[in-house]
Amino acid sequence: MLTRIDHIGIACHNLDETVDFYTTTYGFEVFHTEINEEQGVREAMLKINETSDGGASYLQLLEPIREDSAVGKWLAKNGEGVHHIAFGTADVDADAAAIGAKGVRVLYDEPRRGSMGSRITFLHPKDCHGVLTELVTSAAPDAEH
Ligand code: CMX
Ligand code: CO
Repeated sequence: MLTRIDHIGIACHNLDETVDFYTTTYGFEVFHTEINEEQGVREAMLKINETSDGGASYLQLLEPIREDSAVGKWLAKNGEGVHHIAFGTADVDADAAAIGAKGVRVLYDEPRRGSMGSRITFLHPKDCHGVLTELVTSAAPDAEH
């Protein structure tokens, strides 16, 4: 069951400048940063609020580390902006299987590694009314990092 908006993924050219905008303009704080080689991104997670399922909602700011990555290709075509949304679930495997059974293309056979040790998969935007949609199970939803 999908129980929260886990994050909104925002593609940017320069992570440091974009982090500076979100911290200075809104007062949000950087909760976590990492490089995800497999996804081809450098990213910052800004925690916005806790959620009733024991998790949290974040903004995920994404800078490509390779031009041929998903975010690199998308930025070249569209410029900066909202790249994807992510729903949180306690069981990404079960939810991906259930959604896939409804005819929506699930992009990975097995969930891959996402932010902070989470397990993630994606649904094809063409099957989701134009929205690239990610499903996330946190490593430890209520743990301090
Ligand atoms: N949102 C909405 N539509 C999108 C999209 C997005 N983010 N990315 C691509 N599309 C659309 C394109 O506009 C294009 O539509 P048209 O044919 O009408 O022009 C179509 O999908 C195909 O796009 P493409 O540019 O040819 O790109 P690819 O098919 O090579 O890749 C996708 C698209 C979704 C399969 C790829 O981006 C992907 O695998 N994404 C999942 C991984 C990812 O996004 N990782 C980065 C984030 C990591 C994280 O969140 O941790
Ligand atoms: Co994401």
